[in-house]
Amino acid sequence: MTLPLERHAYGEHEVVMPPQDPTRFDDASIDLDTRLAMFRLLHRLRKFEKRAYDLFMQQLVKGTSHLSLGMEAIATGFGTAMREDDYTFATYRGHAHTLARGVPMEPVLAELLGRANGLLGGKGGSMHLTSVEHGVMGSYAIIGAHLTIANGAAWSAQYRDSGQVAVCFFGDGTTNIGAFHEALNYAAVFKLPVVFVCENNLYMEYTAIADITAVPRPAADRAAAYGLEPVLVDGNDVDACYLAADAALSRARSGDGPVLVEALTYRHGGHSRADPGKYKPPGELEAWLAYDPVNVYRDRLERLGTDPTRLDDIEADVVREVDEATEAPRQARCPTRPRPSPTSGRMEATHGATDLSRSCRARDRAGDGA
Ligand SMILES: Cc1ncc(C[n+]2csc(CCOP(=O)(O)OP(=O)(O)O)c2C)c(N)n1
Ligand SMILES: [Mg+2]
Repeated sequence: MTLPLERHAYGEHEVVMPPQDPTRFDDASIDLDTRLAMFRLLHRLRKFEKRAYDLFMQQLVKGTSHLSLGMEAIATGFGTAMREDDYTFATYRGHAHTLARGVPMEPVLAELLGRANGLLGGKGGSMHLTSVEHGVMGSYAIIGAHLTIANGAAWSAQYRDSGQVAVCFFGDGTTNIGAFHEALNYAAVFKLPVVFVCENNLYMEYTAIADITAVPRPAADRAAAYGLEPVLVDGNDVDACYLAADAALSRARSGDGPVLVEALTYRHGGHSRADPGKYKPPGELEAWLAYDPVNVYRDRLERLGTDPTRLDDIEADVVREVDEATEAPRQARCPTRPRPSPTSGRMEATHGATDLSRSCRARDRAGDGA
């Protein structure tokens, strides 16, 4: 399944966009229940990220954070197609991929706020979201490192003959780092059940990927070097992502080896919360906003005859869910600081620990969101 490129000139840059044909997947054989579930998930991811942004602005989020506003169709399609016991490996831009595996919003929001009821007890933060019970095997801040770790999980699944697949998400910039090439080669040689998903959002930090990459499709154009088919999908179309995920997962699960998928998309915001994205050429954001995954999907469902009030009800439900999920984290205390136990000498969080709640609240008041 490949997608032809369309090139658009924006100032000094040339930008690659999916061809604007939102009706392309109208006839895909995806049942309505699955599509409505994906519509809900898409909105959950979008509204969660917006809430995270609002909490940044209130200086309640500890540490930095990287949003995937505009990129949610990929996590929606892959998260829906994955089997419950499959593995996810994410980058620091991993809120959506974590939620898409069924991790509830509240502990994720609490983690962003650095609270004791967070997914990692408030000590990991936005960049390290992990939930082994949901198959989320970590969010990694070292570019490319997790591709080789995903190979390890896939190798374990192959050894145990468990039928599990490791799905590893990473960015376009990651394709220019050594670990990407090592991991692809290794997975291909050993036919590992791993799906590598490059979320090509056109930028690595503040640099346009096209300016520093030898080929126009950073992942797909390298697939042949590892004996793989190039797979380029429209990362703003939920159905395209779901179908690509389904095909890739089936191949990997059946023992035919890895798949490398490149999903073309765009991040609406800057690289991290500190980045206003001023390097983006004029008109580029507007062009992509006109092809926003949330609107593309709602329009499709309406074209296919879904009652708009049914879609409105789902959106209203999601708003309630996000509001409820924000309440407890706001009120929660910060983690305790571990101290050496007087008897064992080991660091213990509960015995003789210092409650950091007061300093945590003081930081909130002082607006120290780091
Ligand atoms: C090994 C390593 N080198 C450099 C960095 C600094 N760094 C952080 S994010 C980033 C850009 C990554 O871009 P991309 O892979 O496209 O992911 P995106 O942020 O667009 O999701 C870089 C170079 C890092 N985290 N790790
Ligand atoms: Mg990128």
